[in-house]
Parts: sequence; C-alpha cells; structure tokens
Amino acid sequence: RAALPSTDRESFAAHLKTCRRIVALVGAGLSAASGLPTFRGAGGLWRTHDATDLATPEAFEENPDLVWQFYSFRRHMALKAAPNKGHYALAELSRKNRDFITLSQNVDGLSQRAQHPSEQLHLLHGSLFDIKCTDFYCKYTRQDFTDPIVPALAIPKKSSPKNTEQKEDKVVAQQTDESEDDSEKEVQEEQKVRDEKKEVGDENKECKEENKDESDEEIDISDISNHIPNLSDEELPQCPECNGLLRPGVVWFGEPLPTTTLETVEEWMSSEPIDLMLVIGTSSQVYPAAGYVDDARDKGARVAVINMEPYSPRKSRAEPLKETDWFFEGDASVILPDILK
Ligand code: BJW
Ligand code: ZN
Repeated sequence: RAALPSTDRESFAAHLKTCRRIVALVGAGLSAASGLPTFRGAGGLWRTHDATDLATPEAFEENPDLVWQFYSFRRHMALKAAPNKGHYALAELSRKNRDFITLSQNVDGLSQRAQHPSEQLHLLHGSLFDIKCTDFYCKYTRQDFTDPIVPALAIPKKSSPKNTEQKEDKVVAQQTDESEDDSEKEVQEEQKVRDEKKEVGDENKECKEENKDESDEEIDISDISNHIPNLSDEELPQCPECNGLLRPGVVWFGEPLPTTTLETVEEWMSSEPIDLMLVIGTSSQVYPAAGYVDDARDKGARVAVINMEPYSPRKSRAEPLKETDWFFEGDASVILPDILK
C-alpha cells in the first residue's frame, strides 16, 4: 500500500520556515475562486465546445472566428475578474523570498494584477493579452487589453427590456473610453486600483461573491449557444504590418513553450537543492509543465499539492505523493493565505 501524504499544516509551516529555494506550479484552479472556469471537468465547456479542443492550431486554422470568439470571451471574463487571496498570498511570499519562482500555466493576467514580481513569474502558456501575427515571417506582437479587441468580437449581450437602457449607456461609455485613447498604462493603473479596492473592501465575503460584478447579467451565454455568426477574416484582428491574421499569444497543444521562459526556468531548476515544490490548482496532465514536479523532486524538493479534488494516488496529479509530502484539499484562495502566511 502506498503511503499517504501528510495533511498537517504545522509540519508544513515548520518546513516552509527552513526553505530557501521554492518553486510553485500553478494552474486554472488558482483562478477558479475569481470566477474563471477551469479546463477539465465541470466548467470546461464553452458553448458546446470542449475548451481543450479550441486550444489548438488546427481549430484556429479551421475556424479562426470561432476560436477568436472563445478567446474574446475569455479576455472579457479575465478583465472583469479580480485576483483572489491565493494570487495575493503567492505574490507576497515572492516579495519576501527572491528565491521563490512561480511557473504559471494561466493566461488570465491575475497574478500580474496581484503585483506578483514579474522576474519571479514565468508564464509557461503565454497570455490572453499578448497578441501576435500568425504569419511565420512577421514578428509583430503587442500587448492589448482592449475589450472587445475588435468590434465584431463584442460579447453578445442580453436583450431583456429591463436592461436595455443601462446596457446602451455602458456601450457608449466603453466607446468613449477608447476614443479618448487611454494609454495602456493608465488602463492598467485604473484596474490595479479597482483590484485593490475589491480585495480590501470585501474582506469578509466569499471570493466568488467578491468577484461577482453587476455586469455579469449582461452576458447571455445560453442564448447564443449554437448560434455563432460567421465572421470574415477582415472582421477579426489584423496585423498592422502585414495585414495577416492576428492570434492570441497563448501556447496551444503541439506548440513549443516560449524559449526564453523555458531557458530561464531550466536554469533555475538545474541548481540544487530545491526545498519545496507547490502544485496549486492544476490537474498536472499537460506537459512539459507537469514534468517540473519530478524535476524538482530530483533536486530534493518535498511536494505540497493544493487541490479542490480529494487525493487519489491513482490519478496523475504529481502522484504518487510520498509520506514526506503534503496534500491540502480545498480552495486554493482559502488554503494559500493560511499555509503561506
Ligand atoms: C482547484 C480549484 C480551486 C478547481 N482550488 N484547485 C509528454 C507526454 C504526453 C504528451 C505530451 C508530452 N509532452 C508534450 C505532450 C503533448 C501536449 C500534452 O501535454 N498533452 C497532454 C494533454 C497529454 N503538450 C503540448 O502540446 C505542449 N507543447 C509541447 O510539448 O511542445 C513540444 C514542441 C517542441 C518543439 C516544437 C514543437 C512542439 C503545449 C501545451 C499547451 C497547453 N495549452 C493550454 C491552453 C492555453 C491557452 C488557453 O488558456 O486557452 O493550457 S491547454 C490547458 O491545459 C491550458 C492550461 O494551462 C493547461 C493545464 O490545465 P490546468 O491549469 O491544469 O487546468 P485543469 O482544468 O486541467 O485543472 C484544474 C485543476 O484545478 C483540477 O485539478 C481541479 O481539481 C483544480 N481546482 N478549482 C484549488 N478553487
Ligand atoms: Zn504580421
């Protein structure tokens, strides 16, 4: 019989105190409490499509409009969401310990918005807000937080008469914002202030509540579930340099992870010892990301898994864990602030 990992927070706290070099692998579960759906299991569907089917170069080639609508929706949701206490706890520990790196599979920008030190945050799967040209020879890229990125990708809104007046106001306001040509920095600053207010203001509420926005009501996903208008390539984001089609700067299945990120991470991982590997809110099914857990173990790391699903030695989630490892079952936004404090 396999030995069970510890669930004891005190022994974890004692180990954490002695740790110098720490690495965290984070996944969609970290942002779940911010209201963003995970990929696998419940919530992994967008309209009728499996999220992992849309995250492929083949899907984009076949149906760029469908895939862009998926990403436009994800960008909208991510911008509307706020970082949760789990993001803030990781960011805070990073500021205290410069030998702590986080390998994030998330593309939602929430760790950055929680002021995670950027040199200690490695984005394995890119970002929803990096946009790049699909033309192999064109190296055009930009950061872009505009929502919607082009008018045709606006999220269809509910058309209930009750909301109509308010809805129109909002659309106008959004257009004014854009025409005033806000610099991206200003937009991000404003967002930072809003994030901080949300965090501090609603301290006692559940994270999900905290991140709920009145404008949630505006989006009616059910209404458009099977009706996707065909957008032409001209209506989709276009490259200002070569007129080619732009795409989200995320890493799809079969694509290589960003080279410099891999190099930096591998260099950090190559020195010994690594004292602790935190595996947070990820199903650890996607490689090479999941492989870093074994790499850290090889350098001596004890592993602590934080996941909503109960521990099962047979599933491949950094398992099998050892007796000297930890498994903390529950919401990362609740557990992280407690165990990392
Ligand atoms: C909570 C919670 C709460 C819920 N609190 N917990 C070796 C073996 C087999 C296959 C391969 C291999 N090496 C490579 C492959 C192929 C492939 C792969 O891994 N396939 C597997 C599926 C088998 N890998 C690749 O293709 C990668 N590229 C590559 O290897 O390139 C090689 C190459 C080299 C040179 C030239 C060319 C190629 C690329 C992988 C890219 C993955 N991309 C995606 C989409 C990103 C864009 C987007 O966001 O749309 O990344 S797929 C998707 O999965 C996304 C995620 O980052 C990633 C991981 O998912 P994650 O985060 O773990 O989410 P879930 O939903 O799976 O899990 C959530 C977890 O949270 C669950 O456990 C919940 O219980 C838990 N949870 N609420 C705590 N509140
Ligand atoms: Zn181009």
